[in-house]
Amino acid sequence: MNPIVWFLTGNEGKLNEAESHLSKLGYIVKQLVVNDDQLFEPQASNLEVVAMSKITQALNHLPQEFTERDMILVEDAGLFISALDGFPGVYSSYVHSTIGNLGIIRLLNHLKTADPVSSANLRSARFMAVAALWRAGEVIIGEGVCPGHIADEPVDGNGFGFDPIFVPYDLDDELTPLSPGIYGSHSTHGKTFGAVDFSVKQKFSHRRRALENLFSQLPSAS
Ligand code: ITT
Repeated sequence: MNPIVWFLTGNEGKLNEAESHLSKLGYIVKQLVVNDDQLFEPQASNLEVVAMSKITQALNHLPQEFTERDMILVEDAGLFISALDGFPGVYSSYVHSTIGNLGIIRLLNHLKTADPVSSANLRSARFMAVAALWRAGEVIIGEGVCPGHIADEPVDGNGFGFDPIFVPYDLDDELTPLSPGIYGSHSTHGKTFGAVDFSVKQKFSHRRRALENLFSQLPSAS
């Protein structure tokens, strides 16, 4: 039987994205469900510290079916906006559930300058993800980044979280992100993650990149 990866997350969107990527590599992904009141997210200055804390907590909540071949996956992500010095970053969850996507857009609108070039730069942002995998007592880390900018207004339909306000920069043939304003062979044509199909987001996704980076450090599953 293929190895099972238990993903500690309460976020269905994250679970679906990890499942889509890892099933192609031959892993079975199952959600490790733990009640919210039994988990805490430390107020840390970087995503890796949060991810390592999630691993420690997951080890205290292993399911009965857990076998010694199984692995534990956690992942912490955030939206880092350049003009706000990386805010909301590690506070993304809290900011999303309080001021939300419209609140972010309003904040950026207050910073607007008369110069259209600087105005565009003010909207530059990146999603970052740190994934950590516990396997036979060892922890492996993978990181992924997706650069882009914040849209003028939310456009959703698909995805979750900040997807309705995030437009990724284009990618070249090797799926490497290009600089702002450069056209590449992969593009959302100015659409937000919320306005494109799941499979399109996967090409650009920080999460897919973090998992790719992490699992490239392991022998293949099948
Ligand atoms: P966990 O249970 O896995 O911790 P979470 O929703 O709290 O789920 P994170 O702490 O990793 O997830 O994410 C922080 C915030 O950033 C949260 O509000 C997410 O909705 C948002 N976010 C993370 N990845 C995203 C993505 O790919 N697209 C849109 N928003 C994202």
